[in-house]
Amino acid sequence: MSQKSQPLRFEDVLFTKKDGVARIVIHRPEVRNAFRALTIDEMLAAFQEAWDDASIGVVVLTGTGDKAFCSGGDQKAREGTGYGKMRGGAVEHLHAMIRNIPKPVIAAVNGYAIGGGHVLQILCDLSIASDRAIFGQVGPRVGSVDPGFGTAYLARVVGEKKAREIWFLCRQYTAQEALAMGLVNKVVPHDELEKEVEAWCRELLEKSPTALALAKSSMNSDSEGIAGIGKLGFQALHLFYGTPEAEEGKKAFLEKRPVDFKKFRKP
Ligand code: S0N
Repeated sequence: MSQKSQPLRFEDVLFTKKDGVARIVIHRPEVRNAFRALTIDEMLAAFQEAWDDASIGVVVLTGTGDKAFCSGGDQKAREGTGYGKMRGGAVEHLHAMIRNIPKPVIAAVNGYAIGGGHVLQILCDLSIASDRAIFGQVGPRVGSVDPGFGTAYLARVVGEKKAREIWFLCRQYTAQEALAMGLVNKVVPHDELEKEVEAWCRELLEKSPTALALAKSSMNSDSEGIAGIGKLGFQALHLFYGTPEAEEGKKAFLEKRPVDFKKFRKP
């Protein structure tokens, strides 16, 4: 593979490699870069390619346009106990891929990072945000939850109280608020995001690749137990998706109406 930019065009993802950096761009701006089964498969393939190519030292994950990084699972594709054609465990595999690829992964958060999209940025090794980026979880509002890294690892990043606030209240946070709670490494003016990310990539590319890989593995090993908790939790989540309570969350979003969970409160 040469050092020149090589656009490997999937349908939902744009993938380029240039001067040691692989860029994986979620490309569904019409749905705020929400992911469906195909998106996850293509992201997995792109990360694998970045893993296998020894000339690549850093991976950048971002979204197309200036509105969103990623708004999580595509609610139009959510049906029954899952996301339509999504292969079992596909999202968990993507989470594992971001953690296990032995190269730093930088989230360039260019807009909304919401729900499962926010979990992706949590899992990236480093996050650089546009000053227009907005962060948040929506699970309890749309009948969903990330029972693995999105909850338990988030608590390690921002602390237990803040993680519970983020998940229980489903509020949205500005980039500056995200910086203050340690959710991102740096906030820059929107138009400078690309340049800043490029500078961080150059700095990383000067470092020993093996030392970086070992440092990443070492830090991951402390939180790896969360993967097992996640596996158990996702089995429960997929049963939950088949219930009227979870359906109400999805339907309310798609019908653009307030959600009504009152009838699901146990007396
Ligand atoms: C992102 C938000 C806040 C942006 O608001 P804004 O700018 O006002 O735009 P909208 O008008 O709301 O949206 C513009 C168009 O985009 C569509 N759209 C936006 N987000 C989605 C989405 N996630 N799915 C489908 N469509 C989306 C809108 O419908 C609109 O289209 P039109 O114009 O045609 O009406 C705001 O959009 C927002 O809140 N979005 C929804 C956020 C959300 O609910 N995300 C899903 C949360 N759940 C997950 O992510 C599940 C995670 C998951 O899949 C998973 C994770 C780990 C392990 C396993 C799983 C698993 O379940 O398998």
